[in-house]
Amino acid sequence: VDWQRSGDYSDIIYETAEGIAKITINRPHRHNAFRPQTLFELQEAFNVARDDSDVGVIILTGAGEQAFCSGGDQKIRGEDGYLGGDDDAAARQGIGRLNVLDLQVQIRRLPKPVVCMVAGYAIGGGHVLHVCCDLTIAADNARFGQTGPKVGSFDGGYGSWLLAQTVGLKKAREIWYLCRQYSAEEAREMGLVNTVVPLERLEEETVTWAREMLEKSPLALRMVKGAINAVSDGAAGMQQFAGDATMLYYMSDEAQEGRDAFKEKRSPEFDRFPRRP
Ligand code: 1HA
Repeated sequence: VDWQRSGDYSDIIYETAEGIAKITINRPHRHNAFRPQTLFELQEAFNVARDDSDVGVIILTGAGEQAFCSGGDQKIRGEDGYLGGDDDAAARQGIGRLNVLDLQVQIRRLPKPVVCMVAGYAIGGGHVLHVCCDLTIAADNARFGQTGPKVGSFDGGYGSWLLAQTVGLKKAREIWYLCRQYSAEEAREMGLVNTVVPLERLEEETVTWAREMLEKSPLALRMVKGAINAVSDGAAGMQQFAGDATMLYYMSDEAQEGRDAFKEKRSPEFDRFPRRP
């Protein structure tokens, strides 16, 4: 794949090719642990991918073969969250952030499939990110797990109940209470990942899945993602799904008649539209 790099980022890499955007967390010296700056950049990159109408599928991954992401960078964890980088006013005042939560919501609400491509560790907050992605393709060296109760943290949001929805309640409790690590094969058996491939074939396989999705109707994929998430996102999920219904309605002659009548200062002629059974 002929990836074309763009954007000016320090902690991530943004690339596109063939309708696919690839977003790579690039802090391999910390097993791709994230700091606030990393998350600001990820949010920016996901926005770019969302707005780019040539992009149909997004891959989220980590640099190198050792780790997808090891969660929050514990070395810059302050008293109330994570600190850094240099141009973050809150960090300069010693105020921490938990802004990975914003990224989780963004991935869930993004109306295009997001595929997590995992080599090595998906641990802690990095594990939660993979749980939030639509699909996960794992290399055979991948290791999955939560560490919160070991390092003084927990994710009671998507990290808990979306995980429980994915692997079942008993398994989700085991993952959080014992903080064990699970192999790629164990993860596949519990429905936590979609497939496992040899490390050297990881990107090839992920791109194959992306290409298959790119052949499908973008609107159908958008609606299915929204529908699946609506059930677990409650009112926020319904709000997004309702927004998609509005978008489709705007695209109809019936809705456009309402707009046109207003602009032309006349009564709308809705009689020409059927009252469907
Ligand atoms: O729970 C949340 C949140 C909840 C709610 C709202 C927001 C949240 C935001 C974040 C999080 C969290 O992510 S909490 C969980 C944080 N992460 C961890 O507890 C994982 C810590 N890392 C490890 O347990 C291990 O490094 C490892 C199992 C992933 C790999 O072990 P291994 O192969 O023995 O490598 P190791 O030598 O430990 O790591 C390589 C280098 O990467 C080390 O650098 P060195 O100290 O030798 O210079 C190591 O310190 C560094 N590193 C790895 N993970 C992290 C890290 N440095 C900072 N933070 C890390 N997370």
